[in-house]
Amino acid sequence: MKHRLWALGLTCTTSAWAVPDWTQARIVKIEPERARVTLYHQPIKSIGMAAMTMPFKVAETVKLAPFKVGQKVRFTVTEMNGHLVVDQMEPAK
Ligand SMILES: [Cu+2]
Repeated sequence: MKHRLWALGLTCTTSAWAVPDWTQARIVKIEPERARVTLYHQPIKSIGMAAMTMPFKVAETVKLAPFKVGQKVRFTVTEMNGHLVVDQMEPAK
């Protein structure tokens, strides 16, 4: 299904169809009660950020319960009200 969406994106020039910019990271800290996760992340190309450890807000759609500190993940960020918010996160190999 994902591949089908990507194929459609190639025929459309609006940024809404841009391929998500997945970034690799390792979980440093999880704070479900604050909807916050601290990640040691690789460079994030879409926003020109170097590799670092930093806390992120997570979107309501991201459930933190299955994740563990030390786990390798990949994630995407979006800007909401001037804050960077993790809007997708999933386990990485
Ligand atoms: Cu950062």
